[in-house]
Amino acid sequence: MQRRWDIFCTVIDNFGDIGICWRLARQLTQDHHQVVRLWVDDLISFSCIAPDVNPEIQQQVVLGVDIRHWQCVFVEVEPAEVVIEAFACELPDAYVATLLQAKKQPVWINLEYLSTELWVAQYHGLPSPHPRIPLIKTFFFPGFVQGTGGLIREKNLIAQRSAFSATVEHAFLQHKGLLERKSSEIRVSLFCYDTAPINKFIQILSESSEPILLIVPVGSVTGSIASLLKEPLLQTEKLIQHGQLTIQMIPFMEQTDYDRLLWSCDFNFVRGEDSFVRAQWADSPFVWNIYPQTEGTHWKKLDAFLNLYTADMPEEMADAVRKLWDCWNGRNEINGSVWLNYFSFREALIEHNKDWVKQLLRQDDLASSLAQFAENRL
Ligand code: TRH
Repeated sequence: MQRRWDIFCTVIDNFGDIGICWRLARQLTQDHHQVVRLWVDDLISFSCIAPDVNPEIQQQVVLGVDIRHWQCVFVEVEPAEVVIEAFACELPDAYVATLLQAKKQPVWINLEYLSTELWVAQYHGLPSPHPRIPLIKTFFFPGFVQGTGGLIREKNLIAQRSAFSATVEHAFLQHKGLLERKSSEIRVSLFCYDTAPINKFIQILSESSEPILLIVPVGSVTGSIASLLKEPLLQTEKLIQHGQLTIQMIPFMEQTDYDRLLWSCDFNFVRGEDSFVRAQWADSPFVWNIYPQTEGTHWKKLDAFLNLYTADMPEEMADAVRKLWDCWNGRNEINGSVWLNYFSFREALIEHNKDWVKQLLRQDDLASSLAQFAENRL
């Protein structure tokens, strides 16, 4: 049934929070024909991943989603039937007051961050009565296993990915001004935090036996690369040659183009939450730079994911993945043999990733789980 949804998103830093909310809003609109209003407090960050969003406009419809600038003073609106507060952002008091007056209690969902830790499935779907008012929120956990809310996966994603033939890829690369694929060249996309050992990794790639193209959307690591290569200013049109390595700096891409970039690369270095999941749909080997948290909480998340992802791998391959991921996240120092060892499993990793995707496809996707959950409650 067609329902009205309000999704609330605050951008704390980076692009992950809005990245996920935007995908979810689009998918609920396009795949599930829901009516979605997306409240975002930072339209400038939003417009980086969705250039059709005009940060100057307080209310606009993009791809069928009603986008609202969430400002400090919240003007009263009629609440939706399903309300998502993403990543524990707090709903405005004025909005909560309208929820209290609604004829039918809305479905209020607290959408949590992604994790593979074992407790997630136990907490997924648990009700949490509001401490002061007679309303109930439900904790909704995305996840990789049965019993969680699943992952964002648009209905046509796998079909589009499969239809990304050499000809389509060629057109995409041309359209985006990306270098054409050369035979024997290895293409690597790089999106990571500036804590990753980028300098050392660039050195390692420059000494590779195959030519390597490193594609870097501009962002937090641009400065480190510029100073390493003694380039005063890294312009996006400029190619930098360093031994066997060519670096192509590109403008930050529109979100669906970024998916295509992942599909077109042989290795994807990704980070945070959303790009990490999108790389998994791409089949190519991926390396995760996890978002660092205080008190090292992120190590538990990293290990929990690695345990699950490497469970069916031969021991040596699992070891190669663990070693590179540990180095990339600063648990050990990276060196050429860690990379080369990982690289030697390239073909096997692609096969493994195909099976991994098949396993993930057995789960409902996040938007479908949310839609089903809401419908059962309304
Ligand atoms: O930007 P991130 O580091 O976001 C992080 C995480 O989500 C983390 O869990 C959260 O706590 C923290 O922010 C506050 O990484 P992530 O999650 O991969 O989000 C990046 C988004 O940007 C994703 O939707 C993909 C998109 N993107 C583009 O649209 N174009 C690009 O060129 C690139 C590189 C990314």
